[in-house]
Amino acid sequence: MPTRRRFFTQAFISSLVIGGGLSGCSTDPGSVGNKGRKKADPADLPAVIATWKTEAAVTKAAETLQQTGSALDAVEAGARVEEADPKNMTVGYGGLPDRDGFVTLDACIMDHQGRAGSVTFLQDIKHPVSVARKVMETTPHVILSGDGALQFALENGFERINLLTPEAEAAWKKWLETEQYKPVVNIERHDTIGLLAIDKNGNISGACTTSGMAYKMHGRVGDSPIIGAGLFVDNEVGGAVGTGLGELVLKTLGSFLIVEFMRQGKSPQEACEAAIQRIIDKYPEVRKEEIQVGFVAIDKTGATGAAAILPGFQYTLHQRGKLTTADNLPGVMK
Ligand code: SD4
Repeated sequence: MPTRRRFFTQAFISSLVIGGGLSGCSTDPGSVGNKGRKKADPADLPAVIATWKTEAAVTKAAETLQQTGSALDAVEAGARVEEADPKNMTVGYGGLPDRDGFVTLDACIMDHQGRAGSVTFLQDIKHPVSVARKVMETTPHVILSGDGALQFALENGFERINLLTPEAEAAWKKWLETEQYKPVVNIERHDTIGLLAIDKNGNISGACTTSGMAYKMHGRVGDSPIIGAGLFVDNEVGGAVGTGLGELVLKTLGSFLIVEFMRQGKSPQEACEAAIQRIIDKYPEVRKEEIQVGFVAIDKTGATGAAAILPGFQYTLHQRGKLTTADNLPGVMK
């Protein structure tokens, strides 16, 4: 039960968001905030786009969007599909552990009202995205971390489970033989999932969930749960999500940057490419090492874009009633 004090704080913050005349609350798909952009074609809405070949998740999100009309419900439902799938070794249950053998999860969620919630370094909970949503909806905070996030999850009825599957444990033990830390590019083409959904009225939500880089240092937190880095939504403009080496996304605030590029008039495609180019320009070492970062974005009209440093990035899109996966994108780095 929320304490009285907690309730007041939450109510105060909610009133700031809802009553504060946030221009991002527009529900008219024609009222696009970005300069000179096309008017929305109603047929492009609703839509769901996600990183990688994540058809089951995107299908679930699209179905949820159809059933509930809520982009927020849609991105949460889609993220939960990957979190529950032990075959996806970069997300949730079955995720590869850190170097000490602990599966630690990062996730966040953001909605069309500009609300955001996040959990970092969370252990033993299968659906961090749902805990992040609870943080967003029931606390005055944005991020809960580690033991505090776990305590909050348990208090809110989330079940404690062992996330380390025999397959992930075996892979970790094999890694221990050499202990070489090298982020893998385009890992199995089925990786951290970031989803963006836009409802039929043009309201956008996003979610991102991951177990982070395999064999990371214990306590490491990546970009995925950080609002502005792994995910950003501004309902006036659009949304973006990232995947890949989180340190580079954190240092360039990639998702925020993409949304700001779209606000300045770039298309989602141009904005994603510009954010990738920013990484390449600022961190030229990516030219020598096989480091991957990818982004997908959607704008207020339902137009989408995607770009990555290296070839091989993929995204999955549900739009106009059709599910498509864009395979083997070319990569921005020449
Ligand atoms: C991280 N960005 O923790 C995540 C990992 C990832 O595809 O996206 N892998 O750095």
